[in-house]
Amino acid sequence: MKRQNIKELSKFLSLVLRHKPENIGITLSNAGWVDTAELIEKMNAYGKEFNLGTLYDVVENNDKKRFAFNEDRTKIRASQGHSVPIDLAYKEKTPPQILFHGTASRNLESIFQKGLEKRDRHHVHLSIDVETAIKVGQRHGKPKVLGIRASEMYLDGFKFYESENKVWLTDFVPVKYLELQEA
Ligand code: HQG
Repeated sequence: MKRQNIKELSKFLSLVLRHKPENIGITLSNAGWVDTAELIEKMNAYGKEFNLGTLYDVVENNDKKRFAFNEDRTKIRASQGHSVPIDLAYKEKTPPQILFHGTASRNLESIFQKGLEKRDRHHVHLSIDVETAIKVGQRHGKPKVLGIRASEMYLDGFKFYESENKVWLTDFVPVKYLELQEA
């Protein structure tokens, strides 16, 4: 399959495995899993032509490792980013001293008034480095990067989690832990 088609398929998989499983008539388990064979069948019935080989390609070569199989590959799920209510059972983890969040410049005023909110997602998403944060911010407009004093938050009792694909997650970041990174 061509790279472009793989990308398109990956986008569609994000949609059904994170946000709208009902679009193709699947239901996610509590932990977000769907049966691999059923996913392929329902996707094909919906008009998205692909097979198990293509799915392996999408999962393994995805730029952000967005999807993961269970051990015997009979089930698949998105590793983070859901808007449907599921429980991924993330393990709490001690964060690095500083984490980063990329956003659009137009959001800064509101963020420095209200703090970083999770919006439609389950968590606020934080990046391990500035480069990744810039890419995340670019999705929304002119990118700006915020540094988050994660160790300090952790010592103050805030919980942090790391997803399978190395995105750091927390529920909310109050303004006092935020700092604008100068470009
Ligand atoms: C902003 C991608 C105004 C926040 C990435 C962000 C990530 C506020 C937007 C993952 C705000 C939400 C998540 C406030 C937060 N006032 N704006 N108080 N609080 N915001 O897409 O973090 O490609 O839900 O700054 O790599 O951009 O999907 O979150 O701009 O890991 O795999 O509200 O999505 O991964 O936008 O991105 P999003 P995000 P995938």
